[in-house]
Amino acid sequence: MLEALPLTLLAANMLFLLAATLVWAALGRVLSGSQRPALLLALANVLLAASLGGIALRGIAWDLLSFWAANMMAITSFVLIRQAVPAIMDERAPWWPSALLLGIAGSALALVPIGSDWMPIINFSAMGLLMLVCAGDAWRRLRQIARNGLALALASPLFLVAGLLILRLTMLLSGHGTRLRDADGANVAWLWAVLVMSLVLNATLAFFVLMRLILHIRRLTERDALTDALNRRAFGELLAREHGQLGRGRGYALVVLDIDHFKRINDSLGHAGGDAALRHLVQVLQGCMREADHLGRLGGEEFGVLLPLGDLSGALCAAERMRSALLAKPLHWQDQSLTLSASFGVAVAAVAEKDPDAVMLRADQAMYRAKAAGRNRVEFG
Ligand code: GH3
Ligand code: MG
Ligand code: MG
Repeated sequence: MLEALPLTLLAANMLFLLAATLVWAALGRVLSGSQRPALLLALANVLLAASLGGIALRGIAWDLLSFWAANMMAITSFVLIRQAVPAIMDERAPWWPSALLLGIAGSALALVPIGSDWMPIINFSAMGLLMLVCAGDAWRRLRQIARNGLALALASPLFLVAGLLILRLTMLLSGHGTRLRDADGANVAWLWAVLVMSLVLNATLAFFVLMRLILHIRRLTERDALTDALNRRAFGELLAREHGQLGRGRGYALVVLDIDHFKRINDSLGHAGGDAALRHLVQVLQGCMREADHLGRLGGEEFGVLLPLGDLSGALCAAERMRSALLAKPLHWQDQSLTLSASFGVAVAAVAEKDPDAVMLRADQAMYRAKAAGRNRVEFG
C-alpha cells in the first residue's frame, strides 16, 4: 500500500499540472493582453507534468528519457516561469542567463552517471536558483507599483517555493530522498509539498495576471484615450485631493492652457492631423514636467497642469518653459512641419478658496486674457 504512495502522488501532481496547463492555455486565449505569459506558463506546467511522468517511468522507459530528459524538462519549466513574471508585467527579461544556466545544468547532467545522486542535486540547484531569481525579480518589479512591504508580501509565495526547492536540495546533499520513487517519509512529504508548491505558484502567478488586468482597467478609466493624459474626472479628483491639503500648509499651482487656432490645424492637416497635434502637445509638455506634476485633458484642446507645492514664480517659470518648448519642437505630420503655440493661464491656490473650482476659474480667466492679448503667452490670475 505504502509502496504505491509515491506513484499515486506523482499521478496526482501530474493531473494538477495538466489541469493548470489547460487553464493557462484558456486564459491565453481569453486575455489578449496576457497571451505571452499565459503561453509560457501553460508550457511550464506541461513540461513539469512530463518531467514527473518521466520519473514515474524510471526503470520502464529509456534511461536517457526518464533521467536526463526528465531533469531537463523540470529545469526548463522553471526557466519559463522565471521569464513569465516580467512578461505578466508587460516587460521582457533577457533569455541568455536562463539559457546559459540550462546549458550548464544540461552538460553537468550529461557528465554524471545516469541515475546517480548528483542528478537531482544538479536539478534542484538549477531550479532553486531560477526560482530565487524569479522571486527577487517579481519583488523588484512589484515595488514599482506598490509599497515595499506590500510588494514583498505579494512576492513571498514565490520566495516560499524557492525556499522549498532549496530545502529539498539540502536534504539531497545530506543523502535523503535521492530516489523519489522510494516510499520513505521524506519522499512522500516532498511529493505533497510539490502539490502545494504547484498550487501556490500557479495561484500567485494567476493573481499577478489579475492584478495587471485591474491596473490596466484602472488606467483606462483614468486616462484620455487619444493623448493618454489624465481625463477630466481623474484630473479633477487629483485637484480636489491637492486642495484638501491646503489647510495643512501644502499649496499648489495650476496651469490651464489652450492650443492657439487649433481649428486651423484641423482645417489644414485634417482631423487625424489635429489628433496628432494633441498627442504631440502632450509629449512636449510631459518633457517639461517634474515627476510630481500631473497633466490632464480638460476637454478639446484645453489642458491643465497641476504643480504640487508650486508657488507663483515657479509656476510662471514652468508655464514659460512649456510655452517655449512647444515653439521649439514643431509637429511633423506626414510631409508637413507645423509649429504649435498655446496660451497659458496660471493660478496659485489660496487657503481662503473653498474648492478647486475657484482656482480653476482664475487660471481659465488668465488663459483667456492671454488669448485676448495676442495668444502664445503666459498670464496669471
Ligand atoms: P483659439 O486660439 O481661440 O483657442 O482658437 P481655436 O481654433 O483653437 O479654438 P476653438 O475653440 O474655436 O476650436 C477648437 C477646435 O478643436 C474645435 C474642435 O473641432 C477641435 N477639437 C476638439 N477636440 C478635438 C479632438 O479630439 N481632435 C481634433 N482633431 N480636434 C478637436
Ligand atoms: Mg484653442
Ligand atoms: Mg478651446
